[in-house]
Amino acid sequence: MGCTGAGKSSLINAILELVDCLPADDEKACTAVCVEISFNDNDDPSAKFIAKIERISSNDWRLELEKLFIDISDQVSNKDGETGEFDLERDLRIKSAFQKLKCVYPYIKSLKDLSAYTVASLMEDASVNSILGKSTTIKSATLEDFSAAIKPYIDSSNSQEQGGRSFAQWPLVKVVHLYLKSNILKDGIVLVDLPGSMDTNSARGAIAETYQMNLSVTCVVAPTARAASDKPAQDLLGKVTQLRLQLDNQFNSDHLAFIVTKTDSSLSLDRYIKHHTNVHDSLSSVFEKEEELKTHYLEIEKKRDDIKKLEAKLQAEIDNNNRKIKKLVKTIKDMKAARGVIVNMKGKRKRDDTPTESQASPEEKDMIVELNQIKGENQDLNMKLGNARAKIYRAEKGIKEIESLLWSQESKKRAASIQNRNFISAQELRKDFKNAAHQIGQELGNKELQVFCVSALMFYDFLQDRPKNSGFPTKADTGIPALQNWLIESTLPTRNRNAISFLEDIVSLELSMKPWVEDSAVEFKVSQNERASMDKVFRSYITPLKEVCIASY
Ligand SMILES: Nc1nc2c(ncn2[C@@H]2O[C@H](COP(=O)(O)OP(=O)(O)OP(=O)(O)O)[C@@H](O)[C@H]2O)c(=O)[nH]1
Ligand SMILES: [Mg+2]
Repeated sequence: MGCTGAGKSSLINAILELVDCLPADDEKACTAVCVEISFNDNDDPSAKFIAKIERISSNDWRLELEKLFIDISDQVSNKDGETGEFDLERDLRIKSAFQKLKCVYPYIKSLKDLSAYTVASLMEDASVNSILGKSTTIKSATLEDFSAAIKPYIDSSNSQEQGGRSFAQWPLVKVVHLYLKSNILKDGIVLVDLPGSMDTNSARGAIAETYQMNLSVTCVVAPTARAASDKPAQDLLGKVTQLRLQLDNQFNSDHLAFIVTKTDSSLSLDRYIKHHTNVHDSLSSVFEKEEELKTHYLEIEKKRDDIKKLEAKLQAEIDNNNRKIKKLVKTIKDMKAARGVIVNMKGKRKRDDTPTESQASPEEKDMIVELNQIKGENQDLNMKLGNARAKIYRAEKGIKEIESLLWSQESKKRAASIQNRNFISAQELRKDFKNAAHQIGQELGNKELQVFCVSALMFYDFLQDRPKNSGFPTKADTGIPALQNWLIESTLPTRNRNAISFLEDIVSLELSMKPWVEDSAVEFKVSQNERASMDKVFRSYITPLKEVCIASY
C-alpha cells in the first residue's frame, strides 16, 4: 500500500523478478484496479502467463452512473448543503467519475455531451453491456505479449481498439488475477498490488478493503526522498497498525514492513557527503585515490593534447609539401611538353610522378632535385606522424582506464551515501513508529518495525545483465533480495497453517466419504462402473498430493 507513484508496481515486478510485468513506469498512468498475483502451475508453454479479469456487475456500473447523474443534477440545481457553500468534494467526485466515464464512452467528450444521455441509454451501449459481469482470460507464452495484453485492464491511461473505436477497459474491471511462474510465488505466497489513488467505484473499493483485512503481511511503500517525513505514508502506517491491532489484538511486527523505494534517486552526492561528516570520514582512502587519479589524468591529458598539437603541425607540413609536390610536378610536366616530350603521367609509375627524361634544362633539373628532396622530407614527416598517432592512441587508452577507475571511486562514494541515507531513514522510521505505538498503548520491546530500503530499477539492471550502475555494486545493495527473503520467512507460519488446514480438510473429506463408499451393498447409491470411475478420479488427485506430502515430510 502507498500513495500513487510510490513505486508499488515496480517493486512487485522486482520481487517477482519479471521486469515490466505489471504496468508502471508511465508518468501519466497509474494502477487503477487491485491485482492479485499467484503461482501458475499450468505446464502448457502457451499459458506460461495467465490473467483472469473479473468485471464489475451491471448493477455496480449502474450505481456508479446514477451517483454521477445525481451529483451533476445537484450541482446544476445549486444544492450546496446547509451552509450554502460549494460542495468541493462533490465537484471532485464528478470530475473523477466523468474522467472514467469518458474512457468507457469516448464519444462523450464533455459534461454537456452527457446531458443528452440517461443512465438507461448508457447501460444499453453494446460494447459496455456485453462485457459487464463477465470474465476474460488471457494466456501468453511470453512476458512481453502478456504485459502488453494486461495493461489496458489495469492501467488508468490505456484504451483498446474495440470495433473500430478506442475503449478503455479498466473502469469496468473489478479485480485482476494473475498467475505467473515466479519463484517467490511457488510456495503459496500471493502478492496484491493495491491502487495508490482513491477510487469512487464502490465495488472496487470494497475489494481493496477486503484485501486490506486479509493480508497476512502489509507493506507500506514510500519513495526515498524524505520517506521518514512522508505524511501520507506515516498516516497509512498508522492506519495499517490500527487495523492489525484490531485483527490480531496485539502488534506483531512480522505482519508489517515499511518499504523505502527508489533509493537510487534524489541524491546530490557532493552535497550529501559535505553534510554528513561520518560518510566523508569513512571515504578518506577513496578521496586520496581520487586525487591521485585526477592528477594522473591531468598529466596524461596534457601529454595527449601536446602530441595532438604536434600531430596537427606535422599534418600541416605534409599537406603543404604535397601542395608543393603537385605544383612542381605540373611545372615540370609543362616544361617537358614545351620541349615536345610527351610524358605519360598516368603510366605505370602511378605513385612516383618524377619525369626522368634526359636533356632537361638546368632549371628543370633543379626542380627535379627539389621535388625529390620534398618527397624525402614527407617520408620523414609521415613516420613522425605515425609515431605521434600511436602515442595519442596510448594516451587515450590510459585516459579511459583512469576514467573507469574514477567512476568506481564515484560509485564507492555513492554506495556509502546511499547506505548511510538508508540507515538514517530506517532509524527515524523505527523511532517514529515506536513512539506512535507507545501512544496507543503498545510496547514493541525488541520487535522493531521492519524497514527495507530498495531500488527496483537497479535490481532490474542485475536481472537484465546490464552494466552495473553507480552506487549498487552488488544485487544485495538493491535491497530486493533481503525483502524477498523476509516475505518468504514472515509468511511461513501462515502458509504452514493454511497447508495443515487444507490437509485436515482432505482427511476429513476422506473419512466422511469412507463409510458411504464402503457401503457396497446398496446398489442404488452408485453403480460398480460409476464407483470405479469416481475412484480413478479421486486417486488421480490424492496420489500426487500424498507423494508431495511424503517427499516434503
Ligand atoms: N529511480 C527510480 N524510479 C522508480 C523506482 N521504482 C519505481 N520508479 C518510478 O516511479 C514511477 C511510479 O512507479 P509505479 O511502480 O508505477 O508506482 P505505483 O506506486 O505503482 O503507483 P500507482 O500505481 O499510481 O499507485 C515510475 O515512473 C517508475 O519508473 C526505482 O527503484 N528507482
Ligand atoms: Mg501501480
